[in-house]
Amino acid sequence: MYLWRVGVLFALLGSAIVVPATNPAAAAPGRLRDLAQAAGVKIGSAVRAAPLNPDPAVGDEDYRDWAREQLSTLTAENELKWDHVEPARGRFNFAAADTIVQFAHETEQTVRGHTLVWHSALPAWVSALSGDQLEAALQTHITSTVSHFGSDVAIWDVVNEPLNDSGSLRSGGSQGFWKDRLGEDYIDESFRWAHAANPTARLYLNEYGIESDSPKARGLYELVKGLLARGVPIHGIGFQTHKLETSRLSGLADSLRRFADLGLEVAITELGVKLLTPAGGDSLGRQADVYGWVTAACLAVPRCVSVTAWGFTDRYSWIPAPGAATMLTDQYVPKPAYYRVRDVLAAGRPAADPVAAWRLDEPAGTIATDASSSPQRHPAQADPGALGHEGRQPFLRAFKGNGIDSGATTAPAESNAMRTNVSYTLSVWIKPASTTGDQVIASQDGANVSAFTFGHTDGRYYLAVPLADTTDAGVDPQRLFSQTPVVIGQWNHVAAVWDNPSGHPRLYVNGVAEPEGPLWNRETWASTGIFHIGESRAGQHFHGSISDLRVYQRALPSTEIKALASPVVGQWGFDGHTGDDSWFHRDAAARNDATVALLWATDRKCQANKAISLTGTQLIDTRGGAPLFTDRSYSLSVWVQLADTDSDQVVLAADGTSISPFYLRLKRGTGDDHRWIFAVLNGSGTQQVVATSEQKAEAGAWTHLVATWSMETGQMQLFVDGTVSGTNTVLSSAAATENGSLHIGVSQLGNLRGAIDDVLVYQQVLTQPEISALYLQYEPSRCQP
Ligand code: 9MR
Repeated sequence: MYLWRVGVLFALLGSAIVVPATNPAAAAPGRLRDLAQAAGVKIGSAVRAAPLNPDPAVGDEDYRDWAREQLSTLTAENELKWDHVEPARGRFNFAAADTIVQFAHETEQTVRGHTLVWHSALPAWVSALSGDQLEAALQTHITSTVSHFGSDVAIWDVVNEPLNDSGSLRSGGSQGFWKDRLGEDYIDESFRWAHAANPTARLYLNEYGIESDSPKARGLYELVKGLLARGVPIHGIGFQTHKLETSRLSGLADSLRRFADLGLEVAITELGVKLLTPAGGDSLGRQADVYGWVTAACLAVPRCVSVTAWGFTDRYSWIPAPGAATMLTDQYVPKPAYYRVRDVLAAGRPAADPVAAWRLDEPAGTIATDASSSPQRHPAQADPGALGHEGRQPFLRAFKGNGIDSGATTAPAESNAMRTNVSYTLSVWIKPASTTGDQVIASQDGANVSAFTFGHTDGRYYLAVPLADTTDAGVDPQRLFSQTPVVIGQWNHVAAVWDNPSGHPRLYVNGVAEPEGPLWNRETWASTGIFHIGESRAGQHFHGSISDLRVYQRALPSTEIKALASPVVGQWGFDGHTGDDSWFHRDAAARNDATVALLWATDRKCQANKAISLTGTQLIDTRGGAPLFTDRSYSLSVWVQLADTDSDQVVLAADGTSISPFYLRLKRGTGDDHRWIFAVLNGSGTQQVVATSEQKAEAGAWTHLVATWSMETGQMQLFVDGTVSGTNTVLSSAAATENGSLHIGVSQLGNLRGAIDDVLVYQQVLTQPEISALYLQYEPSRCQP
């Protein structure tokens, strides 16, 4: 039986970090591998052949014991790389890798083969080749390596790190080796050769820097879609996930899900969390947070199959102390990260919710992306020209129906996206283009009629459910209408609920409940047909845009509907969420572009590490495109704490053609006469109109700022701590650049020194009560500086 060296207070980094020998908060006993199995995921690590060696003179018994007891999947850290496996042309050496594979075999662990094609770890003889010679060498290498292990290595990282941070294929220098010498095809070919050598192996592309909605993640997404379209045998995407204790993982689950939605497996393949050096205060706590978030993000995505750490003890790690990136010290003492991973695994996977969903933001093409968190995928085929239209946010695309013959349908094999004989909820954003005729937003087929239709007619929304699956004219559908009229030309959230136990149907428009429907027959029938978006089997079509359609297999309460109907189009809480709760908002795909480490500050509620600390050098901006249209009504809400008032400093700004379409910032004055200002660039880009706060800005205290601009009236308002403090008027406002960013605490006018928290961006003008509420909800627990 393996004994951890517990009971020892082990000090890392001198006395800076002390790993407690036991963790009082550790609630879930059990081995990681058992808990992982119960959660339907594998837990693993990169391992090295030397300490795994069964010969006690070579191996490390503690290392072997821990790996055997705790892990269910192993990755050879280096032993399967080209320089190890084929150091000279045609001379293969599998001895070290065999040690690992043999160990895994004995302990019933799976093995991830890492990696066949990488620009690094290449022997000199390969680098000297080009053209046909290189192609032949690559094919031989892949074929020989994959064949050698057969079914003992069931998963391969076929291609490793092919992309630049910008999302294009690496080219130039040693990093561009494969593409420059073989052309882009090398990826297709490599997967095909690996597949031929072992047709049952799961083949992965492994990459780093794709853990949020980054240009690299987008580039990879397009690359993978191309591979799939060409029939290349790729089965999974590995997310390396090398992180820092200061990393935030907003968007990880979202990014995993986006690739899973292409029908692929996803996996965390190289998790490690490097500590700050010199050590910060609660380094191990922050490290545990990151380990926990990553594990939770994987569990949140049913097609995420494993979490592999890049080493499990600092004794054998590519980042040993003081970076100390693994879950165990070099004496095998578990750190808080170990207990956190254990607790998260013990909690298991969250329930699938929603059961089907379509983001509908494919830029072009005909496959409507299924963004479901359900293990079942329901990809929909859209009619030509229906996708790629303007969405709710500048970077977000939408489906647009012509009202005549366009729609999207699930494939027959993927039909029955929802069950209609039990409770369900449909949630959708739509921008109607007309109120002509009977228009259907969504429906699902029965054998003879639609099992439900959700749409609008005569200017009112409706949910219709027929009593029976028959075209018999005597059987009218049950139909509930909204009282709120359909408004054309703007995005509205509409939800329909069938609450089977109560027998009441319900409709919600923009988060507000319509009067309750009458009692319906609760014997609703089960349909098994095709799900339609923007159309019905009876030939009714939707005229206008549809985005973010979600199907839940339960009656959502009004609080959840209200959250789905939230006008928030961007939110940055800086709390480290994985993105799930703001899935469609692309929450906090914010980056720090400088090489400066991110730092965390105590927030206004006295919670440690829950606000972002800025020293004037960090560059925080959003990725993936502008979150809001600045030439339409909008509001910005943010909490800010100034370290000083020594110069002008920007809180929020956005990318425009030359200057930001708005600035929310500090304007330094003379003496102590410093003010907050909200500046809006007019539509022709010729003038910045400024609203200046009556209140003075001071360093030290947390301040709540809200800026609003109304497209209808041109009114600009600046609120400080819940009350209006400055106003002005500008009748038009410049547009933000579609692929630009929202900047947080940074611009040419001066970076912020202090802290920022809870940035919220709305595509509408907030009312005074809403703004007071935003301010007051924090007031009772406000931290006294
Ligand atoms: O941890 C690995 C280190 O021991 C090797 O020297 C290095 C070069 O082969 O590779 C390290 O592992 C890398 C992995 O193969 C790919 N993703 C990044 C990892 C850390 O650099």
